[in-house]
Amino acid sequence: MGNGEKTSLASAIDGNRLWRRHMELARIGATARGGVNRQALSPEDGKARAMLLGWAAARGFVGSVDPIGNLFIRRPGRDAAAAPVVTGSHLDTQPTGGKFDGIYGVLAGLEALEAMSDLGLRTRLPIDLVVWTNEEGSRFPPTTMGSAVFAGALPLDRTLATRDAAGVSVDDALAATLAAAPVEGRRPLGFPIAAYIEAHIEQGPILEATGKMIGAVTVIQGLRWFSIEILGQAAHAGTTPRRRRRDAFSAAVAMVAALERLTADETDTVRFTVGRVEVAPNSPNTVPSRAFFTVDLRHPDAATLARLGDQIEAVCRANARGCEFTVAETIRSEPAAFSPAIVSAVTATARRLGLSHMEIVSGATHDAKFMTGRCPSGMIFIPCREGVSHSEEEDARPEHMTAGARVLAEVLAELSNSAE
Ligand code: HGY
Ligand code: MN
Ligand code: MN
Repeated sequence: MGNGEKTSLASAIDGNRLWRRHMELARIGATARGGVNRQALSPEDGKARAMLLGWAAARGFVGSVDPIGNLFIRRPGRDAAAAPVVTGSHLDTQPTGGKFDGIYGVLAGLEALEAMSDLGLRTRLPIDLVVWTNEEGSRFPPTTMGSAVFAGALPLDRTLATRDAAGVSVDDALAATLAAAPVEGRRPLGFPIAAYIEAHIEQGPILEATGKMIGAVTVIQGLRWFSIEILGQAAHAGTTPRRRRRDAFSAAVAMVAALERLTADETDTVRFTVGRVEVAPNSPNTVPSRAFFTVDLRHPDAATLARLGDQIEAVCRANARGCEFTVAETIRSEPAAFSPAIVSAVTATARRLGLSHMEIVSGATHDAKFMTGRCPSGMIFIPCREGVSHSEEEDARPEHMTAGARVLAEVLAELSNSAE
């Protein structure tokens, strides 16, 4: 196994290299308050992909993309024609995002591949490091766009035609991104994968609160996204009596209040968020003619997610206040259970490395959910400070990041050397 001083793959993980690369990537899209704004398929996203490809090229790892721009960076195995083991996450961030959400899974994956090369390890199966396109779904809804198209959960053509608030299409933004970070190889959507493992910060408080360093993720809770558009009638704020108004924003407020009541839950398990609101013409003395808002609904139980989501249209209808409206569901993913074999591999590896660990359910959604139906798949969590994420205050500790990369490297080696 390669040079003498490092006898195990875990000990070949270079925590300083891992941390340094996070700080270098964080400069691309850095915000004044210490966060990162690197939205999907933006010039910053292209620069981050180019930086990653530069690090990979130095190791002889070659990149390919699929039709939605998912980036796959290959570390060859002895069996070149075999389906690869895949690890990775995303490089795009929220508008006021942090340095670690997604990025940790990509850089921990790269670090694991570098450690294998440092030791001269030849795995039986090839390993692909993946950067999923547009996991956040902020600039171009919905979330987990790239992995959804890869898995056939979203149609490619309609997705490429999706436009951002400025009218730029995914197709055009993707072309600019690929020009900024060119790769030779092409991959088809949905190619066979032998196994999938993704490292990520928890984005919640459980690991830190229980003093555990490693989370073996068992389930990702279910998620449904809706877009609600309401069309009323513009009118003069001073002369139009309420009884003659078709006030789109007043209807939106009533709808959201009613949806809050629908999703109220004393166990505080339901996650209901209205994160985007638009009003037009957005003038103080004109009754709004158009309103728009999004709903992000999540729950670990499929039946509850179905029951609540299926009532949204009726609740909007009951509060439309004379306006026209449409409710569109933009993505739906059922609660996704990971493979018990992968969960056990994560816990056994953490135990072997002497790392505190626990099984955990993911409140955040991840691209990994679309792998569960395709191959043995799982996730490794590490703590983040106070569970804060989707925030410029997002923070993680170098020792946790190194520990998670050690577990990832060992699990990757196990999966890529597994017998036929
Ligand atoms: O929304 C999510 O759960 C993910 O962090 N983008
Ligand atoms: Mn993420
Ligand atoms: Mn996120």
